[in-house]
Amino acid sequence: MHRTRKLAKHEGGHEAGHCQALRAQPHPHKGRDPYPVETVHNAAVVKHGNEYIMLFRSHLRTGRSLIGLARSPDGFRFTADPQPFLTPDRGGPFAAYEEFGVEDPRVTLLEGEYIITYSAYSRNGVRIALAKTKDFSQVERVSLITEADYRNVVIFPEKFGGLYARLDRPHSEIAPWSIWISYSPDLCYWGQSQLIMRPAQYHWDEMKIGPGAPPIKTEQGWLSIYHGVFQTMDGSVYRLGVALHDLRDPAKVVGVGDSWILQPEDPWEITGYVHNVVFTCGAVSEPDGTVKIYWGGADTVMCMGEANVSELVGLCLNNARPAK
Ligand code: BMA
Repeated sequence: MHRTRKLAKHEGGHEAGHCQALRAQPHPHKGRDPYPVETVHNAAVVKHGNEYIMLFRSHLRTGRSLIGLARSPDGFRFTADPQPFLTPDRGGPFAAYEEFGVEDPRVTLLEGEYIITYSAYSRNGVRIALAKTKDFSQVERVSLITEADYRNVVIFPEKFGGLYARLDRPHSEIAPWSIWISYSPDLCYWGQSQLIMRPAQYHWDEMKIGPGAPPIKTEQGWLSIYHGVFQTMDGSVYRLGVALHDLRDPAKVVGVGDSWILQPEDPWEITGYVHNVVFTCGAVSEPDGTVKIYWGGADTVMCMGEANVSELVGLCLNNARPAK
């Protein structure tokens, strides 16, 4: 039997690290399934007009992924559209690189358009593709913007010295998987790449790190919510942490919070498609100084929690570990 997961259901808040978590309790969808999927996870969320728009990843029974869209009036209760938003290209120029699925979207509002980056999986490895939309009714693929193997590309919502900027995470067999920055004049061609943040040895993020939500502008700098992975005898544990980048020069990491802000604690984060995972692709900063952080629990369900932006910035400034 196919099941669709409800996107979010309020189960009451509780303190979880530095997030006041309004966590999602997964429930089988009792109504008509929009389309059959195994998971609803690793979603980007943005505010568009009066709605919160969520682009979420779903595993199919084949283990391959597509991207769906859900809408919410309050950022908490979401309803999925009847059709997926982005499915692997068939027969077009992206087809050779998306045959195994499209994953983990991130969205940035840039010059009036929503820029979407997502992982494109194929027998050729994992690359990042860039697409755009004005209003989420249609989506246009623009370009593949990395070679294999990259994941976790987030684009800044502003230009720096006339160039677009992104954080990304190339894979390497030689070095620990770290966060890099790259620049582009046109969003298609990227360069001036440099490594700006490494995993810290014998630390909660020592195995690998990767950008999570697109950076949020604050008075003290760009707040980046990233994921860090620690390997144990029982497998990897994915947690979330925070880093602050210089406002004018985002290659300068001003501080990295020493401790995680969120770790797998609830049953739907500890057990699921992949155990012990909280993984973010999006956060929405609100006018009242809070931020809604969205994360996938155990690669299976979507959860949301709220934090104070100033508190997260404080962790980067007052309780920091070296960036490299
Ligand atoms: C990463 C990606 C994420 C996933 C995480 C935990 O490598 O595949 O999409 O959430 O692993 O399984």
